[in-house]
Order: sequence, then structure tokens, then C-alpha cells
Amino acid sequence: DTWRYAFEEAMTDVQGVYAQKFKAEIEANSDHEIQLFPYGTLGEAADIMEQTQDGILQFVDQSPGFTGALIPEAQVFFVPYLLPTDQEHLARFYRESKAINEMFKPLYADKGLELLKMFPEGEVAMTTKTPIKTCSDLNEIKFRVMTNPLLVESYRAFGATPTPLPWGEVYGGLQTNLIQGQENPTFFLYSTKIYEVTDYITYAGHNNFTTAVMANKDFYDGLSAEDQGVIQKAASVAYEHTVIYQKQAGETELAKIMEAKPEMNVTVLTEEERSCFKAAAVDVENTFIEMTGNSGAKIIAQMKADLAATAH
Ligand code: 6CS
Repeated sequence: DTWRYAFEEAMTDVQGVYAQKFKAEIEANSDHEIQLFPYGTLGEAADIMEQTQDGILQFVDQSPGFTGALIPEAQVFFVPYLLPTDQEHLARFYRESKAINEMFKPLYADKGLELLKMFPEGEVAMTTKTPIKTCSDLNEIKFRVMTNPLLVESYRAFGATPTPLPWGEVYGGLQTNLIQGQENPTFFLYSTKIYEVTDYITYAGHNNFTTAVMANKDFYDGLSAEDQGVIQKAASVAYEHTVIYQKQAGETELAKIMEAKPEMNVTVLTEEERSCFKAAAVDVENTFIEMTGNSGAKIIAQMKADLAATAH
């Protein structure tokens, strides 16, 4: 069979690197083929999710930034400062976490999805047209966020005017001044040329970009145990390949931005400058618990335990 797999980024971005490795593994170990659909070929993140739930696609990579609108608990990834920025710690965490690998599965299953893997894409940076040193610098800024309520709450707590938009509207929105800021990992700022329409890159250490790969659940459940095994193994092999690739990309892509735009201003906020963002994080965590109740409370507690267990 030919299986169709769509993702939210270009073939050479982190999600594309994962998808290509997954495809190569499946094709080397079975008679099946994978057809890859990068960003832009089948629509926005919301469209490829719908197509997967409808069974038109067999696999999809959709980030919790969008899935949080469908599965409230997936918004946990937007509690600021919950995740570390250390990529090696993150690689261990997603690999071993009980919250990630056990607790999220039934929540995705309820939406007709078989969760295969979650993986990190790098520390998120804010890019803006004016300097950000503290939360008050975000006042008056219409800041684009992915479409989930907790991320909106997060930027409201930081002091900005959050503006949820699909990815396709971000470059143009910055160009026409509909929005004045957005956040994304460094590799994506480079590959999508977002640096052309913003002048300041600010690292507050508030988040790491998480993404998730899943299969249509009816499709997955209908497969032989052997095919399911091939898929699980491919998902793990692609994970190990991608965490190494993505750590290196996180380290080299800022230099490429500086080469393309030497006048770019890059700031890593000091502990003191981060204090208002950290204070806001407490409110955002409380909002998360209000939105998700006992189920969310259990997940965040388990995530904290898993993060501590993988910290070494
Ligand atoms: O900000 C976004 O919408 C996009 N960011 C990344 C890193 N991947 C896909 C997503 O659509």
C-alpha cells in the first residue's frame, strides 16, 4: 500500500527530517510506501489534521500548538518554563516520559488518532519589530500565536495582545503590520525567512517547540501486528535521528540569520529580565488547570516528575 503522511513544515525542516527518516525505515522494512506532503501541499495544520481524522491521510505531524484546540490537555506544552531548553535533557524526556508515552495516548485515541511520537524542535524565540527587554515592552504589540487558548492566555499574561493565526498568514501579517511579533524556534526563523520582516530576536527561555506524529487510529488498528511493529520501530528510529539533527540545527541556524541580515538584534534575556515572564507562568499554569481539571492536573504533575527523573 501507499500511505500518505503530511506535516507542517518544509521537507528540509525538522518535521521533514523526521518524516523522511520514517519513510525510509518503513520502505526498507516492509512492502509499503510512504508519500510525503510537506507544508503548503494540502493546506494548513488544521486541514491536514482534518484529513487524517477523515482517513484521507494515514499519518500527520501536527504540533500541540494547534492540537491544543482539539485536545485541551495538549496545551500543557504552553505553560511557560515547564520545559527546559537543554536539548539533551529534552531528548531523554520525550523518549522516556510516562506522561508523553502513556498518558497522552488515550486522549489522542478519543479523537481518532494513534499517537506515535512527540519530539522537540528547539527553543522558541520571540521575533519583533521593537526591542523586548521586559514584559511591558510587549504592550501594544499584536503578537501572533498558534491557535490554542492557553497560548493566547500566555501572551496575554506576558502583556501582549495575542493574535491566533495559521502559519500561512504570519509573514504577510508582519509585512503589513497586522501583527508586530511572533515566536518560533531558530531554525524556522531562518528557513521561513521570518528574519526579513522582524528586527529583534529575543530568547526568554520560556518554551521549547514540541511536535507530535500520529496515525489515523482506525487505519492503525486495522493493520497486522507486524505492520504496527514496523511503524513503531520507524517512529523510534526517526526520533533518534531527529533529536541529533535538531540539536545541531539549533546551534548553527542563528549564524545563518546573522549572515543573511547582519543588522539583526539578538538578545538573550538575563535572569532578572525573565522575572516578569516567570511570574506570568504561574498564572498560566493555574489557567491550564482550570481549563483541563483533574486530567490536566495529573498530566502536568507526571510531566514534572518525568522531567526531574530525566534531568541528570
Ligand atoms: O508557528 C507555526 O505555526 C509553525 N512553527 C513550526 C516550528 N512548525 C510548524 C508550525 O506550523
